[in-house]
Amino acid sequence: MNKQEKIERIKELTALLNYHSRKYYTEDSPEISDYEYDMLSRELVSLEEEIPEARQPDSPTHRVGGEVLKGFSQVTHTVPLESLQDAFSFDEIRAFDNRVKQAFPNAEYVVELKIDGLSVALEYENGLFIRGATRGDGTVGEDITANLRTVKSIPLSLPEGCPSRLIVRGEVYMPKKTFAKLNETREDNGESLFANPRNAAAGSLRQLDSKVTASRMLDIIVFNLQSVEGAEFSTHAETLDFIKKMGFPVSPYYTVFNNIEDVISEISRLGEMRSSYAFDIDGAVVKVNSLAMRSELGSTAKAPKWAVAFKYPPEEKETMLEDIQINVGRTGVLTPLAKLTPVLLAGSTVARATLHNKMFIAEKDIRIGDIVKVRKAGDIIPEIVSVVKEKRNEGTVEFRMPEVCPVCGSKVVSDEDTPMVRCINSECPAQLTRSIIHFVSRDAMDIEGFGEQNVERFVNEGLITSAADLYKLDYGVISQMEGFGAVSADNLRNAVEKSKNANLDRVIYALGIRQVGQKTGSILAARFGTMKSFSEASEEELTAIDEIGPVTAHYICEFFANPHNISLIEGLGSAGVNMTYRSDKVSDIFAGMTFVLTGTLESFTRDEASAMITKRGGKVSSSVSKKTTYVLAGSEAGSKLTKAQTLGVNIINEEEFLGMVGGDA
Ligand code: 3BD
Repeated sequence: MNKQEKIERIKELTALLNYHSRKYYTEDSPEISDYEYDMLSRELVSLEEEIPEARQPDSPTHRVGGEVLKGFSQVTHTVPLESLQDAFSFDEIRAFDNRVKQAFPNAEYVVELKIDGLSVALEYENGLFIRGATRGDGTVGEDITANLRTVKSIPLSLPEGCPSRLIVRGEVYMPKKTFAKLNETREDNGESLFANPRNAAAGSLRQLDSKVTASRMLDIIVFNLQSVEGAEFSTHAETLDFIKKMGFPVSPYYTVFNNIEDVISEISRLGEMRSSYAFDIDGAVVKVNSLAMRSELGSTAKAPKWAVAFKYPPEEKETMLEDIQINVGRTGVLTPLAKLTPVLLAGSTVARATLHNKMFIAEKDIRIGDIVKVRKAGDIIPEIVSVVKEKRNEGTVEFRMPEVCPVCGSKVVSDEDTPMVRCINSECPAQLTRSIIHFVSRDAMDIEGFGEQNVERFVNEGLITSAADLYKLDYGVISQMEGFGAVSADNLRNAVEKSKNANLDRVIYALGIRQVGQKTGSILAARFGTMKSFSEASEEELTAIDEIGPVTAHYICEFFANPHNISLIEGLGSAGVNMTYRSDKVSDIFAGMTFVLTGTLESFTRDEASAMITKRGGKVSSSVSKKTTYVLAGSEAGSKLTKAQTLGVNIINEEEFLGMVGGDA
């Protein structure tokens, strides 16, 4: 082939591949095998590599993505992307019909599925796809052309005789099967899961790297002709037929009716078939068919008066609750989980449902052996709606949460303020990983080189069974582990050694006692001075401290009542971890005073200023009140300064503050 012949072949292959792509992705009736398609594709790729300037604007090779954007630019929609009025009952549909029929007694309606995806606008100029945008606020959206090009069913060019300009509107979605596979892969890779196909589609369309979008296999259904030059239509059904002829996928089920009761039975019928569609739907849309009547009816501020969306309630099914399992989360909370006889629900098989906590179970009186109604409101984990009491068998008993942790066997405790039950054994394997991640974290013992993954690995391999084991690690073994070497083992040893010297406030915080954060940790360390005296404090002694409330006091005592935790502290102490408080107190000049910091400070940061205050016995608060002693205001101070002025609180600047702390700053 000479160059001219090659260029001709490129054009021919582009057209051929686009034709077969449409047959395959849009019309679902392929004429050639995947293999033949791949061969043609390869031929095009190599010819385009040879003569890049001959690559056609609608070449299917544009679909693989590759452009990486810094951000999306804005697009003003030439025709606004209107919203839809909702209806949640058939009576609302009848009311809609009454309003329409008042103006047009012989109006006809088209009923379509309402696909649960993301609304986009596609723009074509001289038959070429030139721009695609999100809905945004309906007036201004974001340019996502590169991402939309990767959606195989969006034609990159339109057939012969197409209008010179065309804008259509459609819903991009992720097919249910693609979604299920995507989440499976993500789970295998330890990535976070998408809650539903809609979120997955949204996440995929918002990628700055269109290669990622390309890998997500999105699809589209076009539902509206936004604007067209060089064609006239009189009904919506005609525009849909035209859209189909232009090569776009349109809703597979749309029918014209004139009687509202027929419309209603169509809505019911479409709803009953819900689980058989390849995509999630959230309703059905009823639209006046005549375009002339539509423009007469007009729009409100946001939505056209000629259309209404009927929203289906989430699908519900009955099944048997076979058992209640107890999961122990990483924070020690015991979560009851229903084991169900598997049922097909909203496109996937459901075999489990969360039961949240004991209150949820008690309120709904859920018992093992019950027939229950389950619902999956778009989420992965389905929910039990209610018990079908008429179908309850005799001999079922009320469910009770276990009294010991199913993982470690320690006695569980009930929260006072929530319906949760938790295992507070810090050595419970379910919580161990979590608590050690907290222990080594920056604000706690600050053991560098101990990332979450290392903690998980060490716990899983049995190298650590409590935080105290961190100080007994065998570095000879670690240096032999995959991914470690003598150097990183040594670095870890140094970081662990260094942490032994951490001040008591950090050690207390690192224990992970509920409600004991960094600030409370410092208060307790300063008040008790040693871990021993802190661990022996009574609830009364603790509540007597200004900043400690009865709930925190209770959690602290509960923590020390657990023998596991006592041995943890003994282990830490004998490993050489510091257990006494080194006061960094400078003086008492600010005792009893409360400071509020606001605005931009010049000679020190707000954190530094806070430290200067607390080291001198003062307190720092985030909001101004009558009790505030001083407001330290930097430049561009805002509402806090204004409030201080209204309340008559003393306002000082940096210089005055430095004068107060004296030369020791
Ligand atoms: C569908 C508006 C009109 C052209 C306005 C009547 C609200 C989402 O399958 N028709 C459909 C579908 C959506 C529609 C119209 N026909 N508007 C339609 C729709 N078959 N999903 N929508 N939309 C699309 C929306 N989206 C995001 C934020 C607010 N509203």
